[in-house]
Amino acid sequence: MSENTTRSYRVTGMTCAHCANAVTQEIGALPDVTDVHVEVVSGALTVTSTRPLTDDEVSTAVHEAGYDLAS
Ligand SMILES: [Cu+2]
Repeated sequence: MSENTTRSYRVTGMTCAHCANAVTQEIGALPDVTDVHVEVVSGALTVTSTRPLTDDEVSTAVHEAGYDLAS
């Protein structure tokens, strides 16, 4: 039985539920991601996956949604 990994990030530039949906879809499309939670106001992005994701995977997906990860 594999253990899930949960990590939190911060996304800049999101302003509404549409933004959150875009990020949720892109991150959710990454292999082995099982859960995504996005809060527009704080920019909090919480990702659960069955393996550790690389920072590159996460930042690329956030970019594809049209936003940036806070450094
Ligand atoms: Cu929006």
